[in-house]
Amino acid sequence: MPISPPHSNLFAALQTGFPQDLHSVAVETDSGLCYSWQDLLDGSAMLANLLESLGLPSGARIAVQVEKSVEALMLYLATLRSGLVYLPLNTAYQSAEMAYFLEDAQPAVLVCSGVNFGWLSKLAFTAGTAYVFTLNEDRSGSLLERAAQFSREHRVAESGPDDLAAIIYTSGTTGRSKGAMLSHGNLLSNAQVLQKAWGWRAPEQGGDVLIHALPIFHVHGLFVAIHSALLSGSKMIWFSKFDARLALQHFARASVFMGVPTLYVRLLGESGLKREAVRNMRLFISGSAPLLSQTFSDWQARTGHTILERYGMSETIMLTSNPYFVQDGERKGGTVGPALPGVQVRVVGEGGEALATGEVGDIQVKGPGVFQGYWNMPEKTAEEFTVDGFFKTGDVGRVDDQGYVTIVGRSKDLIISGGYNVYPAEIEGYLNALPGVMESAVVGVPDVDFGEVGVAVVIAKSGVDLNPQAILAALKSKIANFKIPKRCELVDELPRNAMGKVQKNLLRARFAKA
Ligand code: MCA
Ligand code: AMP
Repeated sequence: MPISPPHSNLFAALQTGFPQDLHSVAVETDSGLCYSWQDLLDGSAMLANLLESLGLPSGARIAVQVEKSVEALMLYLATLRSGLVYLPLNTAYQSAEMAYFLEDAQPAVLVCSGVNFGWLSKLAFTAGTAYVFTLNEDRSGSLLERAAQFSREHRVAESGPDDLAAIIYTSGTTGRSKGAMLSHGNLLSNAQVLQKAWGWRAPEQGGDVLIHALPIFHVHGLFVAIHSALLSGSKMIWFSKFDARLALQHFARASVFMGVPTLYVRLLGESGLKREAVRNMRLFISGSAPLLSQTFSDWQARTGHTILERYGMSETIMLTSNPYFVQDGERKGGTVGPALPGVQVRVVGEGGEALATGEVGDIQVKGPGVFQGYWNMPEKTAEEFTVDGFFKTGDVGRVDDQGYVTIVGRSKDLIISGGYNVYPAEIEGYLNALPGVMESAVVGVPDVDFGEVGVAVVIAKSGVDLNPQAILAALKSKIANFKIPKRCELVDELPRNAMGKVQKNLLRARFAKA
């Protein structure tokens, strides 16, 4: 869908959805604070003026590793309205990971939590970052102190549809994270498609209320959830961290919920989850990881609602979605629905040949949400596209005769744990570097809560007596907590095929139930 000025800037376009009454509540937090739409405009304007006062070159990156807060949302909006590039980073990342992102992305500004200022500012200044600000959950820190001196008047930058709005790092099968570059046009076209597809109600139609319980440093919580709410002028009830009991208490006042499957599993564990508790809800959306058909049917039985499952990637934003409106078809459990308007999905065989309906192969996609490439990795980018411009998702699936996509696996060696992606190659790199470790393989095994969790399978160097718990503890200081395998198993050898490749399917089968 072509997007023409003056709304090529994503912020300007989102703002067109704000309600007429700018003093109504835009965000209500779990700590009882209420922010109006005017507050979002004022706060983001002041922060944008601060960013612009730094005299940064166009395309400068604003790296952000802070706890979830409405001020962090304002900072995201400020970056958009200044035409700068937002680079959100998971709060779980540790020093080795942060050093890599800062070196690779070369951000001009880093905003971090006060408690991390010491070590992070050192890393940032070494990487060439010029400014480091702090922003804490309680709204203290140098960022807001500085922004308070700036005006609430701000002119939104003129951005073209192809101008970069954000870089989202995704781990890679080689162990090196890649920054997916997303433009204003990528993000806006997807937001507009989802607004229609999921029937977001404008304020004058009664409006929607979204329970926002996801982190805001990944695509699901930052783009899918926030853009939908802002573009439709919908209020958000905002949880700094997901808590099933608390979320359940708020369903009576809300209409839309988005979650990764783990959130649905945890909600099903609440005895209070009954039809009465969700009587005002109109839509439950799931994505980021496979939703078990058991969860899908348990949810139907307990609440009378059919979860709408959709599929996307950091590199593409949302690609497919089960229908919201009855006239568009049924929501089929186990599928991620048909391609969204403007998106082409095809399934190909090993030689790249298109496969017939129902046949299983590699999923390739094309569409307005597909990214501009990996930051500083033109060759890697080229490898991931076919000659006719389709992006290779690394997911394996099939399409039925009604166009519904089912994901049956992945050709990429990836574990999705509680909605977070963990690349075994990265973890194996850290394991192999530990003293006494000769070799390792990390595999995903089923888990009731997280869907899938990692198991580290390790071979010790000759004569070394390794302790599995000590191995996991050694990883803890190095990498994000969610990447740490939940178990470590010592073995004498790894099963290999004739080509010498580790047969991870055999390891998965062996350690699935231990
Ligand atoms: C926390 N831990 C985890 C995870 N989260 N381990 C594996 N996988 C995880 N996802 C660790 C903790 O650090 C802790 O370790 C231990 O597991 C138990 O943590 P717990 O208290 O149960 O976790 P929590 O803090 O309640 O978090 C669970 C969570 C969270 C709420 C499910 O992981 C979460 O918010 N996930 C959503 C991720 C998401 O937004 N993904 C979207 C990506 P220890 O005991 O050692 O301290 S965007 C995307 O995928 C695409 C584009 C898409 O389609 O949306
Ligand atoms: P990310 O790198 O965080 O953008 O994760 C993208 C990956 O998440 C996709 O390539 C899929 O493997 C997976 N994914 C997202 N949504 C779903 C879903 N509904 N079902 C299964 N896998 C999904």
